[in-house]
Amino acid sequence: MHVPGFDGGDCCECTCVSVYDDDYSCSSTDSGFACVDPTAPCVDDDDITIEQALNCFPREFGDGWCDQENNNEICGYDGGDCCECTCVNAWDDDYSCAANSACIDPSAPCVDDDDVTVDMVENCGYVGSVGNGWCDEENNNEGCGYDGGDCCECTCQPLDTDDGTDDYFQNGCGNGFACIDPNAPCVNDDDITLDIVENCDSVAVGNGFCDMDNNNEACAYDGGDCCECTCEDQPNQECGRWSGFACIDPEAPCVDEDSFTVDMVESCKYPGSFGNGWCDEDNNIEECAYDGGDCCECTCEVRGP
Ligand SMILES: [Ca+2]
Ligand SMILES: [Ca+2]
Ligand SMILES: [Ca+2]
Ligand SMILES: [Ca+2]
Repeated sequence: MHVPGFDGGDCCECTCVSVYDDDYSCSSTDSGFACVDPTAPCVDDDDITIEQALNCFPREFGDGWCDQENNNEICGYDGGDCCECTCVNAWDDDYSCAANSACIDPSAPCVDDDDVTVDMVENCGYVGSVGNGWCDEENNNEGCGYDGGDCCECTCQPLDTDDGTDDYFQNGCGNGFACIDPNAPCVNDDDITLDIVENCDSVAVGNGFCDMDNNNEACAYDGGDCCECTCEDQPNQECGRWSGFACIDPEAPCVDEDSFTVDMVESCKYPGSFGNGWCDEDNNIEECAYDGGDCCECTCEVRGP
């Protein structure tokens, strides 16, 4: 239901009416309102302006988390959340302000303490992931410094895990690369092009896992990942493991070695699981060649690693 006029009062503490008995719906925190209704008695009780209400996410101001979409002058640099020296923890555990500072507020005393620039905040999908040892596709552009080198094998630096960083990142630099930084010494070492970066899940191209969204000509048939004879094992991924194969690249020497066809891309719900030795019920239809035989004991073959 559309409520005309300042969300029916929901955005001002003095006019919001709780839907439930426990007052939970009208947020109890100061940051939970964005009161810009000039007729509300408390319109001046918070510092939210109409411009901010239109351009920002005011409820996230000063909540202890750096919200990139608020990290600009109009939005008051997210109420200080993005600078280590101005962020105020929302909780007692210091966790919130420790995450991902991107200090670009020129008036903050620590504005020069990190390497994050205004350009980066504007051009990076997620500035907190720059230089973290994982190639983040949304950061892989010139304005974002090509993700701080994360997307080229020769420039990627694994995170230092001795400082207590989560073990999840132990295998940094292993999730795939998409090297398009013209200044990287290895820019021509993989087959990733700008077109692929723009049109495909480029980090997953050539990562040893058959990604069906990339299994087309424009995406170089996922860098060979979907054909057994062209896939190359990667440090964290054995070819075919979990993904199976779905070889439709006409240039692949083994394109005719499985019975998977281009038509089946449409018909098979899980094309990568065709003929992988596991019966996938959703593939068990005529148009998908009954999952490549996986669903009958006499035709199923144990395959892959
Ligand atoms: Ca925030
Ligand atoms: Ca990264
Ligand atoms: Ca892949
Ligand atoms: Ca199967």
